[in-house]
Amino acid sequence: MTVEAADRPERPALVILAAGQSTRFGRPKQLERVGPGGGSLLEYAVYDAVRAGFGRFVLVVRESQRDEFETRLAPVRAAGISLSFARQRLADADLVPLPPPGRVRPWGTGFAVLSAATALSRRAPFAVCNADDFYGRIAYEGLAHALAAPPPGIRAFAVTYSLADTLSAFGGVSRGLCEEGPDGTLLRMTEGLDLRLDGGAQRTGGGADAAVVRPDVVGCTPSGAAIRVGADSQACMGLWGFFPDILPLLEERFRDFVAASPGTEDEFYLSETVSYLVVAERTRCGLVPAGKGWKGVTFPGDHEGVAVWLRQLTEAGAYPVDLWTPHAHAKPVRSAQASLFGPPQALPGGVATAPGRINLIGEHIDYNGLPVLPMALDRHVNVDFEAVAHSTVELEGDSDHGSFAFRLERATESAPRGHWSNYVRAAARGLLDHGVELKRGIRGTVTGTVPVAEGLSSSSALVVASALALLYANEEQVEALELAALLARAERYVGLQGGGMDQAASLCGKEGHALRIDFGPLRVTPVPVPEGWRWVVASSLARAEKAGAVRELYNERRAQCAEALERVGRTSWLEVVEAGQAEFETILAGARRSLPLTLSRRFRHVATEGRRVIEAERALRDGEMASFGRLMNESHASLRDDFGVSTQALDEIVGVAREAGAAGARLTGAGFGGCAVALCRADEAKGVIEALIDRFYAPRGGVDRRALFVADPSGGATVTSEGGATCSD
Ligand code: NG1
Repeated sequence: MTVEAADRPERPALVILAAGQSTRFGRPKQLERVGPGGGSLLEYAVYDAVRAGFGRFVLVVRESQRDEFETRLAPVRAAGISLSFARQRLADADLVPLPPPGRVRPWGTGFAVLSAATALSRRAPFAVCNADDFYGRIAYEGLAHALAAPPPGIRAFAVTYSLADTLSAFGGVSRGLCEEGPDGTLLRMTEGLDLRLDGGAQRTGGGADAAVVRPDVVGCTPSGAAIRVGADSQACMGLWGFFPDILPLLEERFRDFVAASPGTEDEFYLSETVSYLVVAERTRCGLVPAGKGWKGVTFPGDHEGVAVWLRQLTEAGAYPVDLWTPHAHAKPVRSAQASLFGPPQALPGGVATAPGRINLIGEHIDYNGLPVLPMALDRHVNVDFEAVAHSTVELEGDSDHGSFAFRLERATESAPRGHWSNYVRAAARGLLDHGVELKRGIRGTVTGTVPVAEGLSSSSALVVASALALLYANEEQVEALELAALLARAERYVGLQGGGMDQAASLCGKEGHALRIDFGPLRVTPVPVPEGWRWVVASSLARAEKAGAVRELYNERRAQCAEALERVGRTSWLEVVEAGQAEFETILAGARRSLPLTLSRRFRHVATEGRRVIEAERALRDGEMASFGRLMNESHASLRDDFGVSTQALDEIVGVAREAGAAGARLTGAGFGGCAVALCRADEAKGVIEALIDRFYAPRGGVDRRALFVADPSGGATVTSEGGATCSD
């Protein structure tokens, strides 16, 4: 058998704290058989950690229980996994030669880690977890990832969960309550004891529409001070990552703790110690959010819930029934999702692929119900997934994005603003709100080539790909236009009151074609792009983050458009745009007279842009690309002068492209940064690109293929099943 988890110092170790007294549980709970095959939670920790790349395991136990652990865990060792034991004693020759009189209680988690120190490599990082908690695969993967590439100065990591998801219905619990600093690292952690929901307040409802009341959580600190925090606070459940240089600091703190003559019940908590070191600026601790996958057994009554959860995960193929049979640990490090978990599964899986888009013309008018003319890009977001039989969505992104997990029935809960999981949650929520039954979740990875926050709709591509993966996993179907419309509504849950162009373009893209998209009802009409013309996409090198300030600017413009229309006494932009020339001019003149300056400019942009789209479609169909280019130029000027969404860099790119021979150029997407698009004859594209490199990018340090490229009008989103069949939705 070839388990790679043999002793390799460079791999992180996992220290499992199993010496607790289990006072509330009534019997030694660390070896409690919880999984369907009789596995204890600590065995699940080893199983998950091996797959995340951990190479050695050190179990901290009480002397009296060592034999019991040795016997029970023999199959783990027999599977070739490096497992050693460290004993936690009350007296330690070096640290505390004689326990103070009356001391029976173990010294606490900080001391337990010191007990394992001699078994740890001085070179490799290590993690620490509690034996009686189930942290979930994502937690170990996130931690291994963080330990492999820590940001500068970070010497510790705390894995965090939402506090509400860690409480017990059977009594008060202890949790490390995390406060996050502005840089995203730990500001301080408070050990909260006897934490429970504030009496009376309850969760209400159920399913997708559940109204969830999030009451406070109350408890106390070890010194007896009252605690009241929001149920959404981040809690550390005792899963940590460290570099070995934390050990001398821990030791120093422990000596201080003993020297201060602690009471017989006082404990040297790891959480308090790390918090002290962080506050004293002696170390910095990163936070690794791990979704909602934590489960623990604090009280006997918790047992059943964890057992059910493990049974579901096992049925879904996440774990074999018997963790240590040979097929169960064939691959210690993450590999293709499908092959990780033993025998092939009957549940569907595949790759959902959704393109980004560039908008050729028709900006900030989709949400006004006016037609637009984008095309799908040859750059995609891919969700490589397998269905799971329970309702959890577990996805892993690249190193910048990290992993997350959520339960489908709770898709309505958002992650913090700006977190990428919100787009996947939006897709799930949109489908659930539409009445689609999503009994199965998905597990997988997300990759992509659509530049993020560049006005190329990476967000909608993620929404669309996630929705297709969920539909496919549940063997459900929604017709493409209906799906595009519901996903446009769903994406607004994230906070940007956007239109419906992007989801429709991503779903209905057609190779070689631009797409005229009409709203109310949604219709998509492909329009062929004439041979011999190219679309050059150029980034302004400034991200237009829709989760940041851009969101307010965008929503403000949407509101201004609605106000302007109402104030000129109209109910539909379409009616304005479709008016005959003379009437149109009368409407514009009336708006100029009656509206305040800003509103009259917004009005003029929407009205004229709407007409430009109609003309541009005609020009495209007739192959009159010079006219198309002129309309693009006018569109840019209008977005710059009347709509106020251009930037100096975008203006500069547009200017350089035109001077270098482009037939037309304009910003694309919402603006405020992001990209511009230039229309060029095929033989002039090279010259335009070179001019942009020389005059715009070179002075700013150069450019790569993500920021400057020729885009081909491409096909729409698809799901490719594992077997290779493609089902276009
Ligand atoms: P970008 O900039 O690609 O995020 C946004 C909106 C579109 C449209 C354009 C401006 C979303 C998802 N996208 O696109 O609907 O209004 O701005 O034309 O809201």
